[in-house]
Amino acid sequence: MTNEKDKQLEDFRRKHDENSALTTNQGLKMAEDEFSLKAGERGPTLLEDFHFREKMTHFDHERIPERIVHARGYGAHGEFELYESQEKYTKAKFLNDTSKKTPVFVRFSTVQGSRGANDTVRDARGFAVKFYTEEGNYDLVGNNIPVFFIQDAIKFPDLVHAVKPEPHNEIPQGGTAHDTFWDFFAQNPESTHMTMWTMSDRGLPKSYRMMEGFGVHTFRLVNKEGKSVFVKFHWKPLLGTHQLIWDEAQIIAGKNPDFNREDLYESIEKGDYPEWELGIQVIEEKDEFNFDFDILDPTKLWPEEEVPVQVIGKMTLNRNVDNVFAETEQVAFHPGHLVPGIDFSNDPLLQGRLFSYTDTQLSRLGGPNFHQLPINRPVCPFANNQRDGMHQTFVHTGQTSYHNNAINGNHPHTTPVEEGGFESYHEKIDAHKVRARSESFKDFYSQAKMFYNSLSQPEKDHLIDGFSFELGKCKHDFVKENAVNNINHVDKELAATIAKRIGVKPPSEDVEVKSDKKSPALSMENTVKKLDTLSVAVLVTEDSKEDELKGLIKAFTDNKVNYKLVAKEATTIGSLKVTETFDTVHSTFFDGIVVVDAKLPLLPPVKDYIEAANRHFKTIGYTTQAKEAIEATSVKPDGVGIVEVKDAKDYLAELAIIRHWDRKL
Ligand code: HDE
Repeated sequence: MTNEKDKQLEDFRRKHDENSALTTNQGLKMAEDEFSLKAGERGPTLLEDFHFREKMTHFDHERIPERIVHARGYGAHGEFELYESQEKYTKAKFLNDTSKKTPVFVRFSTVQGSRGANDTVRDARGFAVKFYTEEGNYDLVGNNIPVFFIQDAIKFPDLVHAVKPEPHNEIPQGGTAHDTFWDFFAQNPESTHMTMWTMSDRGLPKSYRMMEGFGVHTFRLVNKEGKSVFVKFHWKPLLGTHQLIWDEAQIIAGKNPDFNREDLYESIEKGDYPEWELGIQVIEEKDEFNFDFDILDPTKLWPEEEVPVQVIGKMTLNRNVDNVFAETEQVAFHPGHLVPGIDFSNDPLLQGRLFSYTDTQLSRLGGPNFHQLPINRPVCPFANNQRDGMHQTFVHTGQTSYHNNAINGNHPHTTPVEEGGFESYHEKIDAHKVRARSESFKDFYSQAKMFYNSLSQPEKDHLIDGFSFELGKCKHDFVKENAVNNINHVDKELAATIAKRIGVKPPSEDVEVKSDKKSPALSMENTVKKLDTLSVAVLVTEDSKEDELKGLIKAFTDNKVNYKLVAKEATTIGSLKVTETFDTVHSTFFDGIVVVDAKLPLLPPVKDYIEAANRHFKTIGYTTQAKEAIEATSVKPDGVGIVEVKDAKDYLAELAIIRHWDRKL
């Protein structure tokens, strides 16, 4: 429906924006915008002041309802390029033609908190991608965790009511450290596997750029011959998957609540474009029942060691939005936005999502025409007989708005499958109508155990910290006990450790899943580690040596390491400008620190800087003259990952390890 008139209207609006005269919404140039119309300089405002009324009315209606879940999000534009044609699996054109770049828009989000919540809360993260393909918009609306809390969509309102701030006091904001969530967890054991993930480091991504994405559900790919395979989608960040430590996340929440969004925005502004490879796991229809889990169950993942991830393309985010409301807030994702060659499986969670997403936009975006908003419009032509409605911005012309018609040559017409028309996969269904859980969905603990078995010792310790913090905050002992009893099915020792930390009796039942199955791909310890875009705080005073600093800075920039000079006061060192102070940034924002000056006054914030970097297992460097400054803290100058910087190379080699878990504190 993008017709000539529509274009003219857009041109007109663009010109209008460029015209700097301030007008009313009717185009009237105003001579005054500072003062309302009053009866005398000290008198009452007059009702006839149409300009005041229009301005205020518009302002009064500036807000739209936030998303029920995933309210706090941040987005960016980019493109997707395909490495190799996937014709054998799918006829989707954007997965067939390697010469084309497909524009994308991505929105990352937290789930529980409201729009104004913190970035670094413990939570799953949304990872929603809209591909603007020549065959229509395809949305891959996923998370950074490969499994979900529940198996059937009908339980989603219950889950979300339990997760969200409690209705009687609206506490807590941003996380799940409260009774109703843990009551839900204990009463709905299918949620165990995903909860293990959210309590682990996966619930605290260091950066959206360093976060995996998963389509979660099993989908279908369908090729030109109509043959279908089952598929799971993965996004693998080229910088690897990295986490915050819980203590760090909590400090950052206070010192920079916009930590993740700022990181994404600034990386793109700088030209450090975030990249992810798209991977697919494929299971042939004939193998549907050859696994020890049901492939339709969204609480189960497909271990990569059993079903390898085939990397098929790359997504690069290279443009920030012009306006967050118009783009990031108004974007409307929907797992039902498909292109020919991709289809659904019967995963009962996915099936329910297919209803919910359009429905929720009706109240969020105010009516059925939200697809006309610039961020939601397909880049290919689109036309049908849907008409009118709230916020209709197209001027549909002509006499007909029905199918079939002869008056308008049956325009718009359907397209045969051979010419790119969509048809649903011809799956044979022969069943009774039932409200029931499939027997094959009833194993709630084996994969939770596999996840636990796959973690490194530091990751296991962090998981215990996560559980202990959240359960420890519950008010009811029976809620804590029930939750620990549920964990006991996964691992007896884990349950006993948590029980001790939160002061409830350890479970006595012997119900633990007996399995030592592991999937190494699940441990973030085995992720990519590289220097690119890591960041270092260089602690200086105005007496620091410019040449020495310049040498260090060159080594950092040559290796794509970001740095900030940090001092007590914003100052200059020769030609170098110190942009940050101990008031504005903290060591939790960086991957490492270097102390270059002996004279660095060991005031409490400076000492805390160094000691926090130490307890967060970060690389600490010190110049020979600054050794004393280190010795005046609790940091051991010869500790693991603590280096005397004689040559910047030594420091960078340690920095590339990212966290020195072997450090003795
Ligand atoms: Fe969503 N989900 N969801 N979800 N979801 C929404 O849609 C829903 C689920 C996910 O950045 C809502 O536009 C149901 C799984 C993301 O705009 C809503 C069920 C996964 C986003 C909704 C699920 C997701 C949403 C709220 C259970 C990972 C943010 C506002 C059947 C695969 C997208 C909106 C963005 C948003 C419903 C489960 C991911 C209410 C009913 C599983 C990333 O429609």
